[in-house]
Amino acid sequence: MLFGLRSYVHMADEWAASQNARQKAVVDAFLHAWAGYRKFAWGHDELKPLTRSFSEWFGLGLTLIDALDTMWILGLKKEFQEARKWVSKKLRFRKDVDVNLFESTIRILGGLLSAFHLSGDVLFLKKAEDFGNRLMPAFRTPSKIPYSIVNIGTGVAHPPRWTSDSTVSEVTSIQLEFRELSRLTGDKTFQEAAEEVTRHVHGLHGKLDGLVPMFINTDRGSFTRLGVFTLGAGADSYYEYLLKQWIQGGKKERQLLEDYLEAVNGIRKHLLARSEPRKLTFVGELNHGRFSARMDHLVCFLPGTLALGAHHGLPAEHMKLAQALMDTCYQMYRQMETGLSPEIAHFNLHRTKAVKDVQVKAADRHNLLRPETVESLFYLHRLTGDRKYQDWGWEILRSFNTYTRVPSGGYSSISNVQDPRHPQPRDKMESFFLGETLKYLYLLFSDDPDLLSLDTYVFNTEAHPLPIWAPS
Ligand code: DMJ
Repeated sequence: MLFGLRSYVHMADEWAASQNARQKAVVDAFLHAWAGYRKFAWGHDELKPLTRSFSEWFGLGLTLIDALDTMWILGLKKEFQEARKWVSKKLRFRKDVDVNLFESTIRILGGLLSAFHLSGDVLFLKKAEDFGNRLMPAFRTPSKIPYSIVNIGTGVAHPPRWTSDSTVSEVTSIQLEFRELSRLTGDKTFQEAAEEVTRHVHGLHGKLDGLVPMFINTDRGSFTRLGVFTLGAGADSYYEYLLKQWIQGGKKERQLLEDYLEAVNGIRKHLLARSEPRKLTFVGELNHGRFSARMDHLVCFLPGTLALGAHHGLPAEHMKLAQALMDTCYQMYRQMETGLSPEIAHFNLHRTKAVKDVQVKAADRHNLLRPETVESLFYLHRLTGDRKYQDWGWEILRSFNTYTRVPSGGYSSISNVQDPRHPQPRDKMESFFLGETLKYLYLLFSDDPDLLSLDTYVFNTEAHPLPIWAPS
């Protein structure tokens, strides 16, 4: 999948000819989303498709950077070149702006590194190095656990106003990108800073059979707000990055593997339950010893991660659990009136007649166009060959088209997945819809195991493929 720019342009037509009907439908969705972004939000962070305007988070063209590698993979040569020109002429990081370390690492640093790998264009690597250097002040804390926020112009980093904590997932899900940046540039400081965090978290007290709390204090370096365990917001990608770093580094770093295996056992022991009436296996939460049957949509990354681990030689039960959880994540879509999952599901545990397994609270019935379920569908299809996963993804794409597509361009998150007549568009298209959701759908519909082979690439948590390091 590594082509020079010239051969890429030449090959793009052949590429389009080789796409199947479902892949073409993804390309159509991408182009519709991109048309809205290009027209109403060009160079800004996110499209607001209803008001035909934009919103800024960091003011760094977030959607454009997040979408670069998706355009490359979908064979959208003209769009890629136009975006590349913007990166070359307009993207400047010398700017007095606070960015979130985690969000900007996975989207901007990850997006640039991946664009570099796919295109071979050093412009993206130079930008990535500049950006990486500007993030480094975040690690200058008493504990070396990074602050959440860093100003990339002034170099001043700080925690959020209300706390000196960072979340565990944000400080432990930047390592794939920092390690890769060091490998490419030869500057070890990125890798060292990020790996210091991994080592530190490895030795901390407060875990439960490999499960981690959600917060960590940047002054003291200890976990805080102990006793709450979730695979959702605050902890999710900690688990994902244990496995993926181990894969990235050529499956040699034993500590990462041990922590991952222990955590999967911890999930099995403390967080799994089955719903009624369909007996769906789901991952709940533990709050000071009390189990709650609540599962964030974010947790739906887990079937894909478990399947990936099994593919790389981890126990076959991981694949079994992956398949069971995949069914559950699909049902989180299937049981909603729009065919789209809510942000948070509550599973029914009682044997009463005619009750759905998936229950939704009024505050949780929005859908932000998130990728986790289609991400896992991609892994499950790629690794089992079972076409039902493609069919499920196709249903989901159709629901996105029915309920979230905005005629003038773009897709919008919605407020109510249970009301097909009034899904209540929220006027926001998150950058991950182009960076992740559509990319994973496109890959899901491919039957070619060599299209971004899982033996060659590891995807960061924002779906940006990075190479697995060759043995040295
Ligand atoms: C993305 O930014 C990443 O996938 C992250 O790991 C979780 N949140 C969003 C998508 O839901």
